[in-house]
Parts: sequence; C-alpha cells; structure tokens
Amino acid sequence: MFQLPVSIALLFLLFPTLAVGGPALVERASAPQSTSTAKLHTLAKSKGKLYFGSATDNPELTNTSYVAQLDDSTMFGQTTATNSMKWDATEPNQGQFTFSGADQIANLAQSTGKLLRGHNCVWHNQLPSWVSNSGFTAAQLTAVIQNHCGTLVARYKGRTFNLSEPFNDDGTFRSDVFFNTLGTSFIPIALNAARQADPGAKLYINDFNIEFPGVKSTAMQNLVRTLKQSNTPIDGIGLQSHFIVGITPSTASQVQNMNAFTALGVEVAITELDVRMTLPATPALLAQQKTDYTSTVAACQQVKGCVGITLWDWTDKFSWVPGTFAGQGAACPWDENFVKKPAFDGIAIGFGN
Ligand SMILES: *[C@@H]1O[C@H](CO)[C@@H](O)[C@H](O)[C@H]1NC(C)=O
Ligand SMILES: CC(=O)N[C@H]1CO[C@H](CO)[C@@H](O)[C@@H]1O
Repeated sequence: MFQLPVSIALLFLLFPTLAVGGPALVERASAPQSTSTAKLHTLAKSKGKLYFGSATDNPELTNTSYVAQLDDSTMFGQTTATNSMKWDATEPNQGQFTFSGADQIANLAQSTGKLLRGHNCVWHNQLPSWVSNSGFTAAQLTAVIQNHCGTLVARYKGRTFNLSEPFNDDGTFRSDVFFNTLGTSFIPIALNAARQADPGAKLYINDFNIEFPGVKSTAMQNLVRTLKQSNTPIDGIGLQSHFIVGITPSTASQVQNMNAFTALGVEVAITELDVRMTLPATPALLAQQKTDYTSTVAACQQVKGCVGITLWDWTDKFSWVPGTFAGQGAACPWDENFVKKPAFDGIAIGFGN
C-alpha cells in the first residue's frame, strides 16, 4: 500500500504540477523506503539472541511468494501458529483431536530449521463451547485441561507451549470458565500437565499490557513469584507487544520491566510484536513506526534474559490489525506487497546495526 505504484510514480515524475493539488501524491512520492540489507535471524543470533521470527497462519501458505520469504531461515528462525494450535482448532469436540493445520505449520518450521512456539494450551478465546458451556465441575475441568495440554504438548515435544492472557488490565484475574471453575489453580494444573507431557518444553505465560511497569505487569510478577514458591514449572513470560505508533513504551521502560521479570528467575520473549497506526500511513507515521520498532528491539537487545522476538506476521497483507481495529493497520515491517518499510531498518538498528 505504501509502495509507490509504478503508474503513479511515472505520473508524478512526468507531471509534477499535478501533485500540487494532490497531497496524496506528494506524500507517496516522498514516502521513506527501507535501505537495510540485514537478515534479521542471522543478525539476532550474532547479537546473542536465540531467534528472530514471525507468526504465520495456514490460509496464507497458499501464497507461494509469501512462503518463499517466510521459509528464508536467515530472516526468520522461529515461527508461531496464529490460530491452528488453539483449542477450537485442535480439540473441537471433547477427546477428538485434529492436528492437520497445526502439523502443517510444525512441519514448515521443521523443514526450514525454525524453532516453534506452541500457541497455546489454555486461553479464554477461541474456546469451543463444549469447554466453556458444559458446566464442568472442578474435577472434570481439571481432567479436561490435563488431557488437552498433555496431548498438545506431547505432540510437539521439544517446543514451547504457553497459557495465554490470564489477567484483566487492572491486574485481576480474567473471569473465564477456567478461573470461574478452578480459581487460580488452573494455571498450575495446565503447567504441570505440560511439563509432564514434555519435560524439555519451555513453558511460558503470555499477556498484553505487561510490556511496561504498571498494575498488570506487577500482577504477572506476583503470579510468577507464587508459581516459583509452589515449585510449579514456569520458564518464561511472553510480552505480546502489540504497540501503537507514537505511544510505544520507551526502551528504558521496557528494559526496566523485563529486568523485573528476569530477576524472578524467568526468561522473557517478545511474542507478538507489531506497531499499528491510524491509516493512511504518512511519511511521519512510518518514520515514527521505525523508531518504535527500534525501541522494542533495543530493549530486548539490552536484556540478556530476553531470548528472542516474534513478529505477529511480517507483512501488512496478513496482519490481524485491520480486521480487529477499524481504520488502523500498516503494523508490520513489510508492506502489503512484501516490500520492506522503514520499520525494517528500525529493527536492524535496534539490534545495533
Ligand atoms: C501473494 O501476495 C502478493 C502480494 O500481495 C501478490 O502480489 C501475489 O499475487 C500473491 N500470490 C498468490 C499466489 O496469491
Ligand atoms: C510465548 C508464546 O508462545 N505465546 C503465545 C501464547 O498464546 C497466545 C494466545 O494465543 C499467543 O498470543 C502467544 O503468542
């Protein structure tokens, strides 16, 4: 969308006066471009991180040029399935597991040498109604969680799994079928089932609005403390990092927040990074977005216990943002035509390049 279409570029060059009455043309003609030739996964590794990666989703995998770029293991060394490992996709009916979509992404990860982040084991969304509406007793729901997490984690043995979004923004626990039936014990139930299914899997809890100091981050830190005190397995905290252009937290605030987690003996990862803007994208917004990407990557780079960074898809073509936030978009480092934006350079700069 911000890539200058050839026809408009020619029009502008040949008839510059036409642009006087058309601010859109002026804006597009001066749109800043990416110049970095960095390979982000290779760069991240050279700077001591485990990976730089991108989430993906099954319907996108029919676009061959998309897949060719995703496959490039020098650019992306890790992936996360945005939807096909969620509960509604993997256990739509009780005890009936369907893994075709999840396997497609796990296989892509394997064949292109990528780490895979399991996504996810317990979450309040995309939950089939047989889980949310069955009126299970605590004992029944415990067995349901154990079977679901155990089966999922065992299938992708050796990979990360996580529980997602247990908190409200004010730091109280989210009222969902898990919390309402089991209180906070659903968290150790799921973590223990996952650990039992694959002792080698890194176990993460993931949430949003915990990327900067505040009540929700404090609540997550308290949860980590409680889990550690009760010897419940917990390896990391996923900082989702769905940010907004111009109000992305500063590097210093993100570093301070990451250090608060790593001090508790867990690692952290940036698990769903994107930086959305109100459309249309202007040169100023694209420049600010570049700065915002730099802030987050630089924060991870400064904290040894921040192990890696995952984009919530790399191209605006397949971003979740326009479908979720009306009038917003352009959140990814590559545009809808797979052309790098200034944000791409912002990432390389954040790694120190
Ligand atoms: C893939 O997406 C690109 C960028 O939008 C588009 O130009 C191309 O036609 C698509 N290819 C397929 C096979 O759908
Ligand atoms: C750390 C990690 O993999 N987090 C994922 C857990 O699941 C949630 C919700 O589906 C994802 O949003 C995270 O990326």
